[in-house]
Amino acid sequence: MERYHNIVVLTGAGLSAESGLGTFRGPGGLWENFRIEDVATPEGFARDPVLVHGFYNLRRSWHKKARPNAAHLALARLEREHGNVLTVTQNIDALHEAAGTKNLIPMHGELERALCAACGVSAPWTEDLSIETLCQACGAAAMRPDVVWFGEMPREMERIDEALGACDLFISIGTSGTVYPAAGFVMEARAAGAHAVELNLEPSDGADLFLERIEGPATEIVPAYVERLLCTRP
Ligand code: BV8
Ligand code: ZN
Repeated sequence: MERYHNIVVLTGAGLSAESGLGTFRGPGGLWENFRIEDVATPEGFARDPVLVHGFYNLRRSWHKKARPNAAHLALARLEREHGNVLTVTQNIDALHEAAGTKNLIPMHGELERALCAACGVSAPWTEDLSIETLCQACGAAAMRPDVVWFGEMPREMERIDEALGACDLFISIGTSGTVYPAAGFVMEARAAGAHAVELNLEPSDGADLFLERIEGPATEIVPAYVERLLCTRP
């Protein structure tokens, strides 16, 4: 196996599926029971904040019971032992941090943080949010989940683009490749000459853009792939 020097990992809901957190698409996916327009857009929140708070309070309650799985732990090991890995996650759960990953960008925000729409202050938040919740910084009743909704700008895009332009290995794990700009990262990495591999339960929408594909459940294929990468570390 090649020896890689700069690795970027992109993860999606499939990485946390075996920790018991639902994915969005596919059998039983979240979007089967909720419409994206109603619960994951600023317009939906403006229209019915009670419904949206209910959707994220429900996910926060599921999240309390979730623990990192072998795939999260393998990625933390890769970062620790390889030394030059950036993990970009589309997930809003805190399972990468709980597994020990440090060099991490939660590009779609974090379920366990709340943002004040009035003053912009973000605070750690693990309880229910409601339209009555007051901001601890400015006192306004304008709290929302600190997540990136459709139509909103993902976090730290400059840092992500810079890392993609400098990587020689891009690993995409557990994502359907349907949401942009994350779904386009593989092309940015390949334009920089990187090898691109997809680890997923089944081929994603962007599968043809990858030079290598490994199929299976993340808790099996991710530890095995990390082992292969590390046993040829430079
Ligand atoms: C933006 C947070 C612009 C909230 C989420 C073209 C270019 C640019 C934008 C667009 C475009 N076309 C359309 C857009 C707009 C939109 C978009 O992409 N829409 C899609 C639907 C077409 N994009 C946006 O709005 C983004 N913002 O573009 O801003 C801009 C520019 C300037 C100024 C302002 C704005 C923002 C998108 C972020 C939305 N927020 N989440 C929340 O979580 O509630 S998106 C949400 O779905 C997730 O965060 C995740 O990112 C996304 C995709 O989900 P996946 O992670 O891929 O999960 P999914 O269920 O789909 O797939 C799971 C996969 O795992 C499957 O493949 C399955 O096979 C696999 N799997 C399952 N089990 C396992 C497994 N694999 C391994 N092991 C297993 N056990
Ligand atoms: Zn405030």
